[in-house]
Amino acid sequence: MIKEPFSLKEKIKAKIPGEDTGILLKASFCDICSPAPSCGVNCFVKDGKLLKAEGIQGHPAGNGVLCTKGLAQRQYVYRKDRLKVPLKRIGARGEGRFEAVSWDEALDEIAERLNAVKNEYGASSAAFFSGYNKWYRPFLQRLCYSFGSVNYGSESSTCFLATVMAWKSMTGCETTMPDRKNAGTFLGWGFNPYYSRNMGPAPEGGRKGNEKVIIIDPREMPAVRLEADLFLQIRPGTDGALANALARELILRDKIDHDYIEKHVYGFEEYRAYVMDFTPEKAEAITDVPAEKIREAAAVIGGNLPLAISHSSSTIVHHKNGFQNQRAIYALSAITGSFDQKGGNIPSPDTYAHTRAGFATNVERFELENYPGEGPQRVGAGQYPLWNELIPEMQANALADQILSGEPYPIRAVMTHGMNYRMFQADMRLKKALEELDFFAVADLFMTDTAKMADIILPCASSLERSELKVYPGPKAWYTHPVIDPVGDVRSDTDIIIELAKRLDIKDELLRSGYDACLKYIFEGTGLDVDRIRAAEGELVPLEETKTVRPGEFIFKTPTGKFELYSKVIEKYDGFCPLPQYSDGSSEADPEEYPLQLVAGGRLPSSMHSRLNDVPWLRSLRPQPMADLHPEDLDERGITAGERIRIRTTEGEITAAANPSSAVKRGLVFMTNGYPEADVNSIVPHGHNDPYTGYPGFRNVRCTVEKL
Ligand SMILES: Nc1nc2c(c(=O)[nH]1)N[C@H]1C(S)=C(S)[C@@H](COP(=O)(O)OP(=O)(O)OC[C@H]3O[C@@H](n4cnc5c(=O)[nH]c(N)nc54)[C@H](O)[C@@H]3O)O[C@H]1N2
Ligand SMILES: Nc1nc2c(c(=O)[nH]1)N[C@H]1C(S)=C(S)[C@@H](COP(=O)(O)OP(=O)(O)OC[C@H]3O[C@@H](n4cnc5c(=O)[nH]c(N)nc54)[C@H](O)[C@@H]3O)O[C@H]1N2
Ligand SMILES: [Mo]
Repeated sequence: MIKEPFSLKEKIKAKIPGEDTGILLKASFCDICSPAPSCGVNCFVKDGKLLKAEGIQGHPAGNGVLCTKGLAQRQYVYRKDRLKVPLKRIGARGEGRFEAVSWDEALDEIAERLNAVKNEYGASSAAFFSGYNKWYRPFLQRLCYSFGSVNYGSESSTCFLATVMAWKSMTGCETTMPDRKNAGTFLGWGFNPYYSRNMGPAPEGGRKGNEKVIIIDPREMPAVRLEADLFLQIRPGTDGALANALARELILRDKIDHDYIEKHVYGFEEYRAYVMDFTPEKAEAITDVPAEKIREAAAVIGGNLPLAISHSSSTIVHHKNGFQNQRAIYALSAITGSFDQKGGNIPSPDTYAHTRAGFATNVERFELENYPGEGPQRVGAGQYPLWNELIPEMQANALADQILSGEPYPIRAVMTHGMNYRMFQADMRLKKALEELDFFAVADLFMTDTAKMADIILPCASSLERSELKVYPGPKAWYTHPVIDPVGDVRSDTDIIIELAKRLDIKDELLRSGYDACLKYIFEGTGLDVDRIRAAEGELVPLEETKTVRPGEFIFKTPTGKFELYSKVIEKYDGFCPLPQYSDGSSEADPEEYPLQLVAGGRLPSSMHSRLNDVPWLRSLRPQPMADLHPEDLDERGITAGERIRIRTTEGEITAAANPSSAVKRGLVFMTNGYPEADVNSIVPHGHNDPYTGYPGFRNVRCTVEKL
């Protein structure tokens, strides 16, 4: 029975906004999986405190639906270890003893210590690093270069930048969007948007038109059941062999686009000769995908063009052979004439802060124009020269080694926004390196294990406590304002960077003149008027005058001005193959002793690297670290569901609970990264990296599993 009217107490309990309840509804966005999608969030706020979060209907991101993570917004923002004031270390490094200091003291100290390193060793001996968050990155990168250091780097040293390298080496573009709606075939290659891009009804998932859907994944994930016409269950890290075999079939069936190849493709004959070796039977032996399924897939693609290929930002490239595998996949876009065509993969520029809203800005100029041209090379340049040529960042996978060895020159200070030393491979190498520094400063929302290593800690504002200009496809722009009272004396990352610019020994009037001035510089000439967007008071503004990219307009930025199946850029390097060559990417270990393949890093809907482990609602969905294996692999070892197991590699061992999952292909061990108590990265061997990109081979490590 419904009783009316409700009492005020009942209405407050039900969190009903209104004058009587004092509950306000304010619009902001969720930054938990920054930078994209940045779903719109309706915040229910009383007395400056967030009561709950819901999606915003009609918002370009999420359209009224939030995922598990976004719905836990309140617990994220009020996580019990939120940093509330600037802190200065008083104990030994890593001991975790700090005293509160004022913002002026903290910022002055950082500036003084960074300037001291610059004077003694040179500016590049101070490195600037950003963890997974991307919204403030153009500012941090600019600060680093204006300071005179070449060593700006980020978590993207293991994330999407290797896919950027693959596209750049072939076309000169950074990335593309698959035009699913107009595609004949959609290849969901390592495709799990229901977990990893899960804003309600995963916008990248679900049929968009009448396209045929082929999913290529080692696990039978929701996309297979919900979307697939054909599912190819592949052994992780063998994708290049499959792509080359598909290419061979398409060529033999004459399902390639001769006109397009003639006009836009370079190196087709060499490529053709190379892929002819990849018979379906040979590919079956490498990939475990049955030869007849490879033929069937080729028939589906050939009969249903154009071809749109999905993007995982990291799955394919988290392998020792990942770069070449990724390129082998992209090659299919060229030979079918689908690249930059309706229904294919459309090049998409970075609009701003790694968000793609369909138009280009001056963001790259803003980031790079003060790059110190002369002097030392970036960290990782010697070891990973192709990365160094294609990506204007240090390769942060080499940072720990350079700090520890001092070669080719010392790195003595690191300033970081949101670093998690566990994101890299091999037994806490970065942690050990951080211990050696003269100075280490961390800006973060939480008192993390990495923050505990710092000399100065700066408390950052969450997206609900600060302002930010955001861009969305449409295109639309949004300037948000704080919607809750800050948890303490916290500041936004960009304000911190701008304050540091004022205190450091640098000449950068633009950066010193503030957030809005920098935004105006970045968006100048695009039709986005920063003042107008800010004045819109939290409303999204359509950018009618902004010119967006269209299929067919892309100009290849390669040495030959074409899609290079044979890369003139790669050709210059000894030992690198200009064609999408397939090689084995397993880690070095005796396959008899280590018969299983560890795939370190598959995403969970309820977790996001390290940041959600301590959010109670989310943690409750998977309370303990678990490794997913096929039930028969567990049976063979006498292990039942939930039992403790030891996962061992040549690098070390961790323990976790066994989670039987028939979705997982036999022979594999899937385990999410980010748990301090079961840090799977600690057993990914040092040196098991892709020579082209520097990426760790996270997803192909030989291992063994035993019952504890
Ligand atoms: N919930 C949640 N979402 C996230 C994140 C998170 O931590 N949690 N992280 C974000 C980040 S930083 C990133 S980079 C993206 C990554 O996003 P995704 O790449 O989508 O995430 P994954 O789950 O790692 O991989 C996607 C699929 O690839 C399959 N796969 C694994 N290895 C291989 C392989 O070698 N070949 C093929 N063909 N398939 C393979 C997996 O089984 C999985 O189904 O996710 C983002 N979204
Ligand atoms: N084995 C294995 N390892 C992997 C991967 C894998 O698939 N397998 N994936 C790799 C990939 S693709 C990625 S992207 C990385 C993940 O990259 P990580 O950088 O490890 O990601 P997080 O731990 O989520 O975030 C880092 C820190 O940022 C802080 N933070 C959150 N919001 C803000 C903010 O607004 N400002 C500031 N200053 N700090 C903030 C968080 O509290 C956290 O301490 O891990 C990589 N490592
Ligand atoms: Mo990532």
